[in-house]
Amino acid sequence: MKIGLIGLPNSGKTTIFNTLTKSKAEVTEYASKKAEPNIAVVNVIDDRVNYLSAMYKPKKTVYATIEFIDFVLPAKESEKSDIFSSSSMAMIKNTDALALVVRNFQDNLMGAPHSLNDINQINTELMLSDLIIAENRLEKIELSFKRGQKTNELQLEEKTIRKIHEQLNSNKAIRDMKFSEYEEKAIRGFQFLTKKPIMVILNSGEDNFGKNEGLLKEISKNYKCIEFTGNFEMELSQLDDDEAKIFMEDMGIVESARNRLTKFAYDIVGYISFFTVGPDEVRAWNIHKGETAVEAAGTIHTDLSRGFIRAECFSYENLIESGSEKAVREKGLFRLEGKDYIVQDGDILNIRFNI
Ligand SMILES: Nc1nc2c(ncn2[C@@H]2O[C@H](COP(=O)(O)OP(=O)(O)O)[C@@H](O)[C@H]2O)c(=O)[nH]1
Ligand SMILES: [Mg+2]
Repeated sequence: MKIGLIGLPNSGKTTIFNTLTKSKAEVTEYASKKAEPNIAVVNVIDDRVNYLSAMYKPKKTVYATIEFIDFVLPAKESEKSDIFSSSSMAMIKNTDALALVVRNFQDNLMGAPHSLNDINQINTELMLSDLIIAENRLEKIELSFKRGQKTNELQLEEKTIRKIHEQLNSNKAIRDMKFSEYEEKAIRGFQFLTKKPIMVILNSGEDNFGKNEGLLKEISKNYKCIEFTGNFEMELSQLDDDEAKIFMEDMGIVESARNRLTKFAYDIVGYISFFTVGPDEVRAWNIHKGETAVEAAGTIHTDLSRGFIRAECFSYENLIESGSEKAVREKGLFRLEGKDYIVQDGDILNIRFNI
């Protein structure tokens, strides 16, 4: 899963990137020297994987991962207060979700926070970017029509993009629209930004963290929202766990920023985890809620979905309750599932296939 941190300059994106990834990318000054984004991949620490690993003692344990991308603006562009450079844009389009970092602390340069305005400003930029794409595409399709290229496919695409255009013009995000399977396919390539799942990270100061109920409620009307206190949590992330815990309790932080964000991201993207187990490898995989056994097979390897026969399946919970895979079988909790079986969070799968 790829998550792009976006936001206005000095909202604390790099600070939060460092917190989440235990990195030490330079804050603020960085932007003037370098235009490439900071990128880091972190393991999703899932207790279930730890437990499975202890049980199967595999040669290798592989966690699911999240890639965080912190977009850095070149100095020139940040002066214009554009939020995206053209080089960043291609990468932003490739993310599974956007995390919008919003300043909620007093800043020497920028003064008092105005979080709601900032959110609106970014939202406008995202919409504009989508609007431009939609308009350009409509013009091109119009041209094709004039040249007599009026295929069914192109007509469907035109209809879909026109709907999107209307939505954006009435100031609404594409993610709130419903599309048929065919429409989805027609527009997939455009990677519209307001179609991506988005979360707001309210980045509060040490002094006001945990005291923003009203503001959070207001933001929650339109966005899923989570509160961090970037500077403080960045310092915590550099400590060892026991030490960090004492400071966290003081501040009223229940869990590390990374864990809080991970749970939140799974929820927003609609991801669940399934596992594969064995003496060679215990591994966590992610798919979207509602996806089938054959789609799960395809995330492991395309061969597995092509040659799919059956999925051997039992649940992590049944395994824990029963104590061993053998006991799961004896209780009749070991199942054979077909292609269309909807995979559940915590399923342990073994794909039988033949190619
Ligand atoms: N007081 C306070 N300052 C913060 C917090 N998070 C970031 N900052 C400061 O805001 C400035 C900009 O942070 P940075 O992470 O570089 O923002 P970016 O431009 O969005 O990447 C730095 O001086 C940070 O120390 C926070 O939670 N509290
Ligand atoms: Mg930065």
